Amino acid sequence: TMEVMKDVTLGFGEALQSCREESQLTEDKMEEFFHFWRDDFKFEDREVGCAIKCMSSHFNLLTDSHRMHHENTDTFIKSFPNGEVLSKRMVNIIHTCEQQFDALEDHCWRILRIAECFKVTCKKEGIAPTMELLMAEFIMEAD
Ligand code: M21
Repeated sequence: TMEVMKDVTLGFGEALQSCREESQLTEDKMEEFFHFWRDDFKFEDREVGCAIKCMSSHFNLLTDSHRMHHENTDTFIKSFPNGEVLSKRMVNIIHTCEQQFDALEDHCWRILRIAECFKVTCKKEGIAPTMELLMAEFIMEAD
């Protein structure tokens, strides 16, 4: 499952470059998307939430009200090897996190809080990928 989460993260992360401009996210705030899983990753900048919103839209994972599109998200996760072992669980975690922050009207801020909640929950449940796992594959992909 950690392995699947690694693949989903790297796949999702491919949208980062195309979303930098629209989200005003500079490289000093997020160099690469997989740094999301680092222990010292900060959920402080609204731009990070905007970038995740843009990346989600890039893969058609949001509804018109900027909430998770359950069916498309399930299909997206299942598009990765063994994705079916994680898709329901991930959709549930994100949905539970969404409900906690539903009152936040600003989409970027709300999505930033949801992303933080998602990360904390994945760590707690032991399905967060390790930095070692992410780095190793990221470096392999680069060459
Ligand atoms: C699996 C890799 C990355 C996931 C990262 C961010 C997850 C954050 C979920 C936010 C979803 C936004 C839903 C909007 O209501």
